[in-house]
Amino acid sequence: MAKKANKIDKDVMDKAKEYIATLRNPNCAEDDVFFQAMEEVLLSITPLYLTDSKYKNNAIVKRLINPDRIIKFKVEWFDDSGHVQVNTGYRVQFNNALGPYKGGLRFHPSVNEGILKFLGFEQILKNALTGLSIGGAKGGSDFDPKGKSDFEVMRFCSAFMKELHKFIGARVDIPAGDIGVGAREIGYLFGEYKKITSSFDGVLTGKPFFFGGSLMRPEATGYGVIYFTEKMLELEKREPLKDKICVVSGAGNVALHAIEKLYHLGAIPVTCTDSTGTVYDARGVDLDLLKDLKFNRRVSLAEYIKEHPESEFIPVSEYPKGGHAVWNIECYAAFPCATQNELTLKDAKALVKNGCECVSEGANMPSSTEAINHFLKKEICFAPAKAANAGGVAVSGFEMSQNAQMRRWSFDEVDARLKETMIEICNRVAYTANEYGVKGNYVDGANIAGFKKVADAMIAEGI
Ligand code: NDP
Ligand code: 2IT
Repeated sequence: MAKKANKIDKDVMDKAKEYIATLRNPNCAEDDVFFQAMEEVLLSITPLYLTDSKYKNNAIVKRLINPDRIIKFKVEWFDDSGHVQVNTGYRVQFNNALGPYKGGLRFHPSVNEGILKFLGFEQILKNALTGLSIGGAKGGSDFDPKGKSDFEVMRFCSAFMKELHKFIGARVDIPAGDIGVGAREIGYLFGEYKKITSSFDGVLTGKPFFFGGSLMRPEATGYGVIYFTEKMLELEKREPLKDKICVVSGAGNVALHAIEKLYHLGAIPVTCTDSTGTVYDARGVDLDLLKDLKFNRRVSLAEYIKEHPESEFIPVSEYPKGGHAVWNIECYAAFPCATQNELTLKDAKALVKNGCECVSEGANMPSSTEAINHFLKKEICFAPAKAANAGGVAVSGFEMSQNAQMRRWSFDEVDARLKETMIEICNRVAYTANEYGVKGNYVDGANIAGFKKVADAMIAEGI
């Protein structure tokens, strides 16, 4: 059993904070999100780091916060008018102590090295929590699939893979989806990889089912968040989600499947959001319509009220200053499932004031540091992203197993394994928090449990 970290003096902790602050790169604003993710983890693990000398002796912090490599490349492609377009592609291979590099690809105009470093860093510990043999990575491009034709997306994906294929492999690095990368993009990327290498490998996960994808991968992240939340509520002796009003942000893969599972459990999800605004439908959102708007027609949520004029659409321009409309709606539980830092301190205060008792993160790092601290101070049941949204990468791991065995598992089999994985993660995180004297703090529990696995592997594997 792991040794309990001793309580450390406040001035020692302050010194640690001072040291952590020196790790911020003041000349690079892009790195702010990376620092935000890193600072949270390093603060959580400080008591362990200072009481178990092996981590310091092996310089684990310095080694963990530096990616193994950052690959950056040019992507040239033709748009439909025959003009050449140029984007930047990246793959941050962060850490492979536990297994091959693994993590999604994000296509969004905001993508830069700092965002991918934060996502890759989070992915190391998230993947460790799944209990599978997978390391951490992330990649993507500043390419915006929005408004592009299928042919343009295809040409971009082919050009992107022409560079990326040199650095990935079924036992080396296995990318998957994230914002802007779904089954369509993975299909095109996989097709190009196969043409270049002639190899039908499980080199990407999230593939469509009929050529090697796992059943349930599209649903996995959203369903997993809700499985985790139900277990956390049970462990914390709070009421389950049945009949409870829930607010969800995002209207993509994660959000819509979280909404679907909330309905399965008898909860009432009343919102969703996209980059144009928030839909509020007090009777519960119309999931079939949302899937049609976002997965088939790929249009703005503003279209929702055309079919449901009794519902509300609040455009982004009308959001409260420094906050977001969705977090001002009364609810029992809130599920941020869109993007990083979409839930500010102002939003956190509004949620708590309106009686919200549970926040569970589907997106990666959607709550700001100040928002998280407010939730913890107010004893809100708070599930951090790296634990709550690990279901997506867990089912990606199952897809890798199925590809390696040339087998297909049934929907029910994958669902049962996903549920079991989320419950195990929740139990381990709660247990670790308790063991390290911070009962009920799932942020510290997840960071310590994930860190220990990775750090112990790094030490065992030597320099
Ligand atoms: P999608 O691309 O399917 O959906 C993203 C949604 O978030 C869209 O509704 C999009 O709006 C909205 N959104 C994205 N960026 C912004 C922004 N800057 N401002 C406002 N709205 C925004 O992505 P996913 O659902 O796959 O991913 C959502 C989150 O979940 C991300 O944080 C991702 O990293 C995380 N995640 C995803 C996993 C997966 O398996 N896919 C696994 C674990 C975490 P619009 O439609 O207008 O673009
Ligand atoms: O953030 C994430 O965990 C993902 N985007 C999924 C990664 C994966 O490899 O399935």
